[in-house]
Amino acid sequence: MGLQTVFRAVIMGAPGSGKGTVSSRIVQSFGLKHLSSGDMLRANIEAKTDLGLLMKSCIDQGQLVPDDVISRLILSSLRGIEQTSWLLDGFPRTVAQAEALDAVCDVDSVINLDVPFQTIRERLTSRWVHLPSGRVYNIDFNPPKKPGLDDVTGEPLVQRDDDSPETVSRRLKDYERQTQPVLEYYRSKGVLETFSGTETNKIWPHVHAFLTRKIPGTQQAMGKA
Ligand code: G5P
Ligand code: MG
Repeated sequence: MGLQTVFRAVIMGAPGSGKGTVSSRIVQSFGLKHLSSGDMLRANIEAKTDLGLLMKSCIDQGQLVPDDVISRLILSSLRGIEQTSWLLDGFPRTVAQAEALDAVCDVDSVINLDVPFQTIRERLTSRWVHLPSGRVYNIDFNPPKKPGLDDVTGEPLVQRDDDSPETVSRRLKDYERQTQPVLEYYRSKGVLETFSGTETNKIWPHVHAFLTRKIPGTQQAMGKA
């Protein structure tokens, strides 16, 4: 039937392009396991692990952490979930990372969110996050039910240290220099699918339709419903 087939996807896009927002919709609709490199790093910082302490200043300044550190973290989380369909968010971000991932498995689809930088700059200054869960809010776009508090736990929301305008500019520059080549890498493998726009609500139906075609079993399941 093909229903057991595992589906492996990567979501890419500049900082603030909506990877986290679209990922949570994908998880809800398709049940993929979401692995966010940024959420994992921030969890390590919160828990003050050795890795977290070592990487904090790097992340706060909007610089990428070293390839070997992040590749080890992500590849070790993928170990043991070989039979699970997943969605990687924030990794790979350099060609070296893409090659490290390729060495352990093939990626079926890469969803690329293409959002203008000006739109991104406006969004990130009004982003609030719940660090323990990675839930993301925006004062204009998806405000929390109670100002400053997470909808699910009621715990306080914070702004990320790397969301200041200067740091956002730096992250966007690094993205152009280090991450855009990864798009070429996947394009040449024939797995890249780009979705362009300025609003997540307009991009999402296209991502949903694309995944419905791609994920084994989805169409059959919908056809029967
Ligand atoms: P992260 O955590 O991977 P970024 O910089 O790639 O961080 P980020 O900032 O998390 O990406 P996103 O997930 O693409 O952005 O976007 P989002 O959070 O869903 O949406 C951004 C905001 O816009 C939110 O407030 C959301 O509500 C709002 N929004 C969404 N859609 C709309 C819309 O249609 N309209 C409006 N008005 N608002 C909207 O990485 C962080 C750091 O970790 C390290 C690096 O230091 C990195 O800088 N790191 C790595 N380093 C090396 N290699 C790796 N692989 C690394 N991964 C992480
Ligand atoms: Mg994110």
